Amino acid sequence: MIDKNSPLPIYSQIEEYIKERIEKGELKPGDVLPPEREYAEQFDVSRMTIRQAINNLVNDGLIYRKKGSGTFIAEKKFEQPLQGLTSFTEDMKGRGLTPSSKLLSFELIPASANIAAVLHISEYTPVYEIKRIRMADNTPMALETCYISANLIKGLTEEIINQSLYQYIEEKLQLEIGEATQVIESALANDLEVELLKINDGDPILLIERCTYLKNGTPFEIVRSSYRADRYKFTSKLKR
Ligand code: 16G
Repeated sequence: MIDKNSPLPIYSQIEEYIKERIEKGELKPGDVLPPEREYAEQFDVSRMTIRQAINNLVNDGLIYRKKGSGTFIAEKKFEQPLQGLTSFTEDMKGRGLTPSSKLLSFELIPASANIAAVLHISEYTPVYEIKRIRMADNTPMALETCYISANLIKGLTEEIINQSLYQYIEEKLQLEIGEATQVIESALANDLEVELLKINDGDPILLIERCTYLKNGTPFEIVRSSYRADRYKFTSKLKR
């Protein structure tokens, strides 16, 4: 399996071997990776070489180390294309997963100067502040805080928020959602994110801030979300 005369370094051949076993499902998410010693014997190479391969796979997020218990196979990351303007509900259904939300709070509050400026409304105009944990097959994926113009998106209730906001806007209110601007940056999870997303201290997250507009150009929502970086990767197609 390992070709010592190949121009490819041995550690990358071992990386490929482990990747293949993960892709074929021979090593499944949550399984423990065989110990370095075992691979070193199997391939007749030094443990240093095995460690290099394992470090690279850890950096790629395919496997992760747990202090004191070993190295494990990670869950596969969701690939989220950045082209389409979709809702969480649509994204999860499209993957054959069951979306759900845990509503943390739902309030009508006066818009701060910042929020008012982005939503093109006057300061103190009422906006809905909605905090939800978004889940796929009951696993927390993201923490989301939305600010929605209450004079534009009328009649929101807890029941609606527990389903799909975008579906309500389009099907019930018959408003057309047009486009959004979005910024993505990385951060380390804070204590609340660690607790609510059921991740570990020091885990990375992806912060997304989105402002969404109706087709007529009126902004209706500002969303700040924290996505689990161990479960998400964003892909885009670039044209020249
Ligand atoms: C997504 C959107 C969010 C939108 C929500 C509606 C991102 C970063 N955020 O989570 O802006 O409010 O979908 O989802 O993609 P819903 O229709 O399922 O309530």
